[in-house]
Parts: sequence; structure tokens; C-alpha cells
Amino acid sequence: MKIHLLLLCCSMACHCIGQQSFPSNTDESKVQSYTLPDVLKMPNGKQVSSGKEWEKIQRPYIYHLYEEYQFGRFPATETAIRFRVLEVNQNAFDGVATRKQVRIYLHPTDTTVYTDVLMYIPNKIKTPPVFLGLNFSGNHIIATDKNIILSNKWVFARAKGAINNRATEASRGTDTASWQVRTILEKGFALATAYYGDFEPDTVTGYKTGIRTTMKDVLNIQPNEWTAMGAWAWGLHKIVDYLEKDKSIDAHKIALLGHSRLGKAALWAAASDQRIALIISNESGEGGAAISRRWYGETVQIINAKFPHWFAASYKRYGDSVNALPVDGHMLLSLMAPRPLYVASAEEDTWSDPKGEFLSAYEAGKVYALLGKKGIGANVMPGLHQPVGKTVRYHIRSGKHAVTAYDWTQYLEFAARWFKF
Ligand code: GTR
Repeated sequence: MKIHLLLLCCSMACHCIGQQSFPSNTDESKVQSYTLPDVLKMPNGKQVSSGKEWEKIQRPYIYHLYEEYQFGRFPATETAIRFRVLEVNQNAFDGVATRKQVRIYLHPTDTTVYTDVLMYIPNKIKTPPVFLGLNFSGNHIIATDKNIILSNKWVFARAKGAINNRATEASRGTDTASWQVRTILEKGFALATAYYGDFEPDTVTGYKTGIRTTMKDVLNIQPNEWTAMGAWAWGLHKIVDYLEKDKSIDAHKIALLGHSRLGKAALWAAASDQRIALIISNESGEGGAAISRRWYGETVQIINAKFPHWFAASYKRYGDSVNALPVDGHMLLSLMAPRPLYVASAEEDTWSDPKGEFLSAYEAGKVYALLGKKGIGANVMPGLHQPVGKTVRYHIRSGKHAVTAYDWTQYLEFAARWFKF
């Protein structure tokens, strides 16, 4: 019976969450017309006419809309990190790199509240630029290196090698494809990564054991005043705090990469922290780079039903009236300007709406142009494997929802160009 219902539901282009089913679409001819909020229209109705007006009036206004309607606010209280270098080994990757594992204590007194940052730093380069990115189930997944500390935090039951929601030795190196560490090092970049679950486990009740609860008194904010996305973005800010103190890399050259839900978190982290010099949205989709007003792939209604902890309560009001949402993907991308921004999609990743991601990147180009930078240029989607654009760059590749070697090749080239490296 259950299977029958599911089949019926899917043939009707519906997405089922528990007992509920929500309409979803992957037929371009069914996408209705929509009007995007004008990213350059100021609250007084006038158009932004200078970079100064953007910085002083419009950017703070749009940023505030995001706090209010999607991501929630950050704690107003600043905390200083403490850290301990747990390990340094100059012989990683056959001597190509130094491996460094650093424990960042997030709480001023409770030493159980921490994140472990894993770094690989190329030995041949003095203070290299660094790629930063959160990973999905512990640092040990990114390489087969046996010396990486195995995370003992909660992980999804579906995480490879996991038993009872904990990583095991079998979990090591299970996501090397997404990280391409050797190539990153060979191109002269360092890599820094941490597990997003160190800040908040990605479940509806994850906030109870994450920093939104463990640090609520220190940060002076209640868990429901912000969001899981906010907690992950805050975690990235703390890692940047650490990177600024680490003399072995160039903290003026931090490239932040986020895939999928971590792409959404990365965009929010970069919107709220100018120390992040370059941003890569890898298939961040709904609530990230994609245009929510396009009825294609995942919708605001679906994302809120499936992941109620990700976004602010006010975001849920727009599930069936997305055209009234005060923000849309192009506005989030505009908050990256004038910093180099790479948006990427995959052909088979219809859930993330590749066309919506492209259009959003194209639209954000208006803000980049205002600030004297070049966006994507033409609003015609490029073919597969044909990256376009300068300060805002975009590609769509063949294949599924993932970070691949092809993607890394483009990102490394893009970052090398911008960091003059
Ligand atoms: C999906 C979710 C997407 C995307 C993805 C991921 O289930 O609907 O918004 O974030 O997960 O993170 O892999």
C-alpha cells in the first residue's frame, strides 16, 4: 500500500515528506513567469547609483532581509577562540604537505565544546592561499591518511562506515572524491576542513546538543533566535578566526567552498564575513544560489518541511507564496560582491535547479557591474563544461549532485587567477 502511494505520488511530480506530499517540477515548460525583487531598488524606491550607496544603504538592507526572512541573526556577543595544535607532521602525502590538526575551543570554559580543524599545507609554498570547507561526516572522510583523528561526534546513520551514528575505521577516506587533496596541494593551495556536525548535528533536534544550546548563555542568544545554517556559518567564522592566527597560510586569501546544504551555509558565512576572499557555491540549490521563484526542483515549501531547523521561522511563511518572499537567490549572491564568486551546477542535479542557479549568478552581475567588476555577461546558459564569466563565474558539468575533479580543476584555476598565484 505504502509503495503504491509513493509511486502514484511521484508520477504526479510530488515530493513526499512523511504523510504529506508537495508538488515539485522538473519540466521547464511548466515554470511560470515571475518577477524578481530588484536588487538595486532601495527601500525609498530609488535605484542604487553608486558603489557607496550599495555599501552604505542597499547591502545592509538586503543583508538584514536575509537575517529576518531566511537565516536568522547571529549572536551579537563576540567570543574569542582558544586553540591547541594537536599534531603537526611534515610528511603527509609522501612529503608533499604538512598535516596539522588543531582543536578550536569554542566555549570559554567548557572544553567539550570544540571543533577539530584538519589542515594540509604544501611544503614547497611559503604562506599559501587556503581553501576552506566544512565536510559532511568528519575530517577522516576526506583522505585515506590514517593519522587523521576519527571524529567521535554524531553522524548520519547513512554516513559510510557508521555504526550507531558514530564513525568507524571503515569511514576513513570515504569521500576522497569530493576533496581532491593531492591536486589542491600540487596547485600550491592549502586546505582546511572541519565537520559541520561539530557545531550542530543536522537533525531537527540537533540544536539541543549543538552550539545553539551549549553556548546560548555565553553568546546570549536562545536556540530559536537563530538557525542551524547560522550555527554552521558561525562555525566557519570561528575557523577564520583561527586561520588569521596561523602563520603558515595566507589568511587574506581564504577561498570558501560549500557543497549543497553546506553551500547554503557557506554563502551565508561569506555574506556575513568579509574576511572570506573568494566564494564557491557548488550546487547549493534552493535557499542557496537557486531562484526560489522558479518552480523547478526543490521548493521553499519542501525544504522547510524536510529541514525545519535550517532556516528562520519566518521563511516558513512563504512556502505557498514564494513570490512574496522579500529575498531570492540573486540577492544572496549579490552579498558576495565585489569578491570573486563561482557558482556551479550539474546537469543531472535537477533538484538544485541548474538554470535557477545560473540566472541568479547572472542577475548578481548587476551589483558586480556597479562595483566595477565583470559578471557573467550573457544571460544564456552555457553548454556543458564551458565555464563563463570573470569575477562571477559559472559552469554546468555532466553528472550528478557532487563535487568532482572537474569542479576542482575550475575552482583551483579561478582561485589561482584571483589570488595571482
Ligand atoms: C537535499 C536538500 C538540498 C541539498 C541536499 C544536500 O536533501 O533537499 O537542499 O541541500 O540535500 O545537502 O545534499
